[in-house]
Amino acid sequence: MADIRNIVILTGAGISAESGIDTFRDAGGLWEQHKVEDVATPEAFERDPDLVLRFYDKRREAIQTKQPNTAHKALARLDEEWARKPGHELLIVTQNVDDLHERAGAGRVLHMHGTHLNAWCTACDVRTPWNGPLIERPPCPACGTSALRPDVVWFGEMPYEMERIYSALREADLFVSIGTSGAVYPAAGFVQEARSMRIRTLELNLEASMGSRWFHESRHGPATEVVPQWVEEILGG
Ligand code: BJW
Repeated sequence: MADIRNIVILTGAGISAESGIDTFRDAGGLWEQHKVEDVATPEAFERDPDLVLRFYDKRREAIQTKQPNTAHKALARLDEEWARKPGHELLIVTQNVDDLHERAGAGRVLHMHGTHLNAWCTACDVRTPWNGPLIERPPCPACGTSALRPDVVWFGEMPYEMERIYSALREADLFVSIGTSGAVYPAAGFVQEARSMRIRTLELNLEASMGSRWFHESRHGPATEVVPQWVEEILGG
């Protein structure tokens, strides 16, 4: 591992599963209680805003009671130690809308699917930190209009910061994917982008994901075990 300088880490719902946050596609996962098309599309929001706002209010409230686990903490440690090495770069790209990476202490985190802890005003386009419910249609603090929605990326919408992500990938020596099923694009395609640029790729997941065959190496197990082990290894090397 001594030749690794620039790392891009993609995380998904699996890294927060052991903190008690449901994944999307595992048994008992979120889409079982609510069909994805009922809640995670702009069309669903237009059709039944109360259902969508209630769904997100419930999750926003739950997330704030959860704590980072040893996998989040291991990545925060890696982020901190990597920052001390001259000429070394690291970026954590998370698909998760929780803030457990930040609460574990990670600094360089990018939320490509948005965050539960922002509200986005569709009238004035301002995003405001938000930890309460939206169901009662509170006014936007910036413009006063009752047009707030969760600041998350739904199917058919453009994920955030794609330029920054692809730019970090182009400079990377190692791409690591943690706790994601590889079912949702464009994140599911990062491994193929990385391979096409001859970047080393590693998957850490509970089980083989839909994209496993693309990775140079896959290690299977709970994130709270395989992530700290890998971090020890890379910092030790
Ligand atoms: C553990 C564990 C433990 C469990 N330890 N591991 C046809 C082909 C290709 C693409 C498309 C297509 N039709 C439409 C599309 C595009 C569409 C898409 O991908 N659809 C698919 C269904 C096919 N994508 C989009 O629309 C995206 N936008 C887009 O493409 O714009 C155009 C564009 C063009 C060019 C460049 C860039 C863009 C937007 C996608 C938005 C996704 N939004 C959601 C909801 C966010 C808000 C919310 O939270 O409600 O994001 S959907 C949901 O899925 C959420 C997640 O971030 C995302 C990924 O899920 P994740 O994290 O992988 O979770 P799971 O549950 O699937 O997997 C968990 C994994 O963890 C499993 O593997 C477990 O085994 C593992 N695990 N316990 C370790 N303890």
